[in-house]
Amino acid sequence: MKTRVNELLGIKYPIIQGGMAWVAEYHLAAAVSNAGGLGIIGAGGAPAEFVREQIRKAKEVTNQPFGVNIMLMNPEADAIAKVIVDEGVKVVTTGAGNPAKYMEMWKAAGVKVIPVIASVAMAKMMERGGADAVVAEGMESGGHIGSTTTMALVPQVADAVSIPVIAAGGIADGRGVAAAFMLGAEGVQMGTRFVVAKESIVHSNYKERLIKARDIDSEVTGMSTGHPIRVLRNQMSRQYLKLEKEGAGLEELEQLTLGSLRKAVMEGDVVNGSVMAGQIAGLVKKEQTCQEIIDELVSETEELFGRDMLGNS
Ligand code: TUI
Repeated sequence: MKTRVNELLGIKYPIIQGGMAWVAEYHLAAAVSNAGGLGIIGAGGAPAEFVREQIRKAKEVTNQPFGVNIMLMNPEADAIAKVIVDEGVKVVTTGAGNPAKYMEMWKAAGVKVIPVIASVAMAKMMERGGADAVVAEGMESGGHIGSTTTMALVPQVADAVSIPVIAAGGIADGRGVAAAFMLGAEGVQMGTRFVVAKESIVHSNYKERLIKARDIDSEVTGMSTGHPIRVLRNQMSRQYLKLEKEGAGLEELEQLTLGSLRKAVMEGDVVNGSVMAGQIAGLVKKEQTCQEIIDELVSETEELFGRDMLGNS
């Protein structure tokens, strides 16, 4: 499993943990980095100083490279962009917007920049702007999504850019990793599988709900507002969809979602909270350490490739 992504990021395996709001704090990020992947601290909606503390804490528990994800709708995005430079973070990923205005500052500081994109046009724009790689995220992902599937998006992005493409959305085992490579990706980013990692601090109710999820338990709210969010169906998603149907304002709906992610992750309110997870949740069956998850992914993927490449299937 050696690709340009390993080299770019200085990591053993081209497996990246998604920078999930509230979920991806320093314990999880450091555990993934220590296991040979790239852990990412998700800034989500947090203030810049909170992100700075998270970075400092991560450095105390890992000497491996790790990254920070900036959710660009965060009102403190400008300040977080600077914190990343100040604290000497090696890799930044961005989500839910266009990071063009920070690119020059990050490149000058030697930060590797990997925007998460959901379209070919955005991938090309990011490459022109100096991105080192892109994460092509399909609509199977949890949380804020685009409208194209991983299966369709990844090969189109891989053909359109020459920087490495990292696939995300719907990947949770070695079959998914191998499939992503077949589509032209040189790495994968996974969120859902890491939500239930032993090192993940999410409430046990959230983990249990995810482990219990079936293939058909996934739902997208906010389709009509231009901010589609994938969650596991519950009272909250039903209420949201009802309000949406009745024509509630964007602000009212956004507030409902943002506040309720925290409620689910921190307080374990999986009834009224927003349980963000990808469509692959049904495949995620147990809590494991990050090391176990990564070792299993690597051995499954290598077995698939070995068998396929030798023609022994
Ligand atoms: O960002 C994500 N996933 C997220 S962010 C998030 S936190 C949140 N919580 C409540 C409400 C809103 C957000 C939860 N999940 N994934 C990366 C991603 N980025 N997916 C899609 C995009 C994207 C969309 C539009 C990237 C660029 C883009 O460009 C639009 C433009 O032209 O600015």
